[in-house]
Amino acid sequence: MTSKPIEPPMEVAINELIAALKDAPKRISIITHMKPDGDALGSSLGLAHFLAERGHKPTVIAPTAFPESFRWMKGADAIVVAEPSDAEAKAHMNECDYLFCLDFGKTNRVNTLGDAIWASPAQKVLVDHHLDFDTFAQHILRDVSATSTCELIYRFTRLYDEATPLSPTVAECLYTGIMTDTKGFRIPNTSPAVLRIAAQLVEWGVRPHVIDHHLNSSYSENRLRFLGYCLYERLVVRHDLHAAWITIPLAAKQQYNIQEGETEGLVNQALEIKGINFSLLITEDTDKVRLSTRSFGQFSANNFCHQFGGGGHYNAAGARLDGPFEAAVARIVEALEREKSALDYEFVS
Ligand SMILES: [Mn+2]
Repeated sequence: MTSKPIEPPMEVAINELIAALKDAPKRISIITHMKPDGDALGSSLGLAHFLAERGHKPTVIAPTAFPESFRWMKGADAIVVAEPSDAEAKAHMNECDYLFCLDFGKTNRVNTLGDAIWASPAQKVLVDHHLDFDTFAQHILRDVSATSTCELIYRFTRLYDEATPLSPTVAECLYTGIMTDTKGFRIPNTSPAVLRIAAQLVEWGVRPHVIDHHLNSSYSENRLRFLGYCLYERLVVRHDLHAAWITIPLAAKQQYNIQEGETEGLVNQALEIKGINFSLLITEDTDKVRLSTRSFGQFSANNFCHQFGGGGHYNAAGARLDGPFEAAVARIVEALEREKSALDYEFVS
């Protein structure tokens, strides 16, 4: 059995960064991970609004398209999406003073833009809460015990300008990422600190029921019917392994007209079954096979995904595998069978 790693927060040259930002307006690029989620978009847009309100010129870059269900976020329309062409994104990354990298630590998380991070002459800033990271940044704010990158951006804004409340726009963005990454304050990292941050954001203008409506009541009918199909036709439950998985062929996504990000959250569903400690979602993409995993308790989702070149958090991690789809699924299930004894435990608080 592996114990959870305890890694102290890492802060490198953040005061120097803030001093430089206060000194004069800067050209800033903010990049987040591919297939961006609520925390990736919330932290990037929240930081962009915060910096723009203070005279800087920020541009937000997404390595791949983001889900339409996040289009409501202020500033979403101005995001530079580096797909199908990454020329504009690379130009921004090369011509800025500071390149902020949010909600990822490894440069293989930004699709075609990894080399452009290393090559950019800009000062680089890493703000993240994942377990692994590459050493490309001069300025670092990392804390693997933080619930979300939005929580870290909140801390950054307080270091920058503690006396001024956040604007409702910034507060909404940060609240969105905190809500999505904590699954509504239900993950082990949920701390008194993050609950206080959420309360503070509400005091500054966030309306929780409005954000919830945007996040959870804005899907297509197709997506709900697709969910039914996945649970009825595609769910495999292996009580002997304390594991369950859903496999989604590309043809099924096309049949139900499923858009980017609409399978998000499906990975959590099988953990609702009593006795299941590990849940997997295996999705066929046009070029790759995407693995997403969640665990309860001591089994490390991060270690499981490492063997396929992926990673993430202790209890939530992912990887990208080469196809063909059926062969990738078989490799994943074989790996699961090897974890039979590691998965055999009762979740206790
Ligand atoms: Mn995150």
